[in-house]
Amino acid sequence: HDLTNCLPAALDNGEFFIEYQPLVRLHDGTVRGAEALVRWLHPVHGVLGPDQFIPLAESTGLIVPLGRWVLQEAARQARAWRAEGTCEGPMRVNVNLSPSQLRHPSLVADTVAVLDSSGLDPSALCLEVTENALIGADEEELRPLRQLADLGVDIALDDFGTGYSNLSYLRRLPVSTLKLDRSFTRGMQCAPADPVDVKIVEGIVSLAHTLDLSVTVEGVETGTQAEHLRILGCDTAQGWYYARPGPPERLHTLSLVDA
Ligand code: G
Ligand code: G
Ligand code: MN
Ligand code: NA
Repeated sequence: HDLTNCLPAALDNGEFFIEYQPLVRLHDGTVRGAEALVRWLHPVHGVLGPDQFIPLAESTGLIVPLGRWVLQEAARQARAWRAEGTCEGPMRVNVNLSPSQLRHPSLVADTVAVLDSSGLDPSALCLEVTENALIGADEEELRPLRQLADLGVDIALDDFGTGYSNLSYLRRLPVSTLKLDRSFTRGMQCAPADPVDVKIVEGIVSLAHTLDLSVTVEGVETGTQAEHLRILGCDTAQGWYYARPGPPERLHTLSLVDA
């Protein structure tokens, strides 16, 4: 594959960049943080999204140095937002971890090094791991995440509700946030909302809050969805209704979003 061949040089050439999509607190519409989403400005093909190169990076092992770069850059950015007082509360940043980063022996050391060098408070960092990456993980495999959680890093379960996990396993995971997959948000489009989806979201929110987990909803595209999800008790929302992923400067103007 032509993209696979130029992937390693792309990192050295500085062809990757990060867009940020805000995370908004549903009850008052304030910006609480942003998810870092990596892009590749390819000299021939233009801007490529993660779906076009993350699987390649994963299968070639480049995901580890690339992921380290994303983490470093996102932490530096979050530290800068904090110094500038970009949003009302303490600004946080979410970074996605792929399965091979999760299994890599230097994950904890790399993360600690990034927090040290950026001066970012551990509680300002949220690492997103997919539900499927953790299914079947034993205590040994979960230890790195538990160590990071013990340091104060927030761990979020991404795409929650799409896997086939036993819900009781949630108690064993060192996670503090569930990111509800956007398939659930779709049922909130109409007024009244889809009654089955309402029941499912209600159940998940109730379970999450019982376990002291916060709930973030993805893919919020309309005010109707935001309102339904707020009433259902979801804590945080992300989606095109608030903002598409964009350059870091955009976060400055977003505190004015009227949710
Ligand atoms: O950016 P976009 O909205 O197209 O994101 C598509 C997918 O790519 C998401 O599932 C997201 O989790 C993943 N993704 C985005 N940035 C990163 C990254 O830095 N590392 C990893 N592992 N996945 C990412
Ligand atoms: O990590 P994760 O798979 O959740 O990455 C988020 C993905 O969802 C990115 O590809 C991002 O561009 C996309 N996305 C973000 N907001 C919306 C939205 O409101 N609607 C839809 N359809 N996709 C979204
Ligand atoms: Mn994510
Ligand atoms: Na997701």
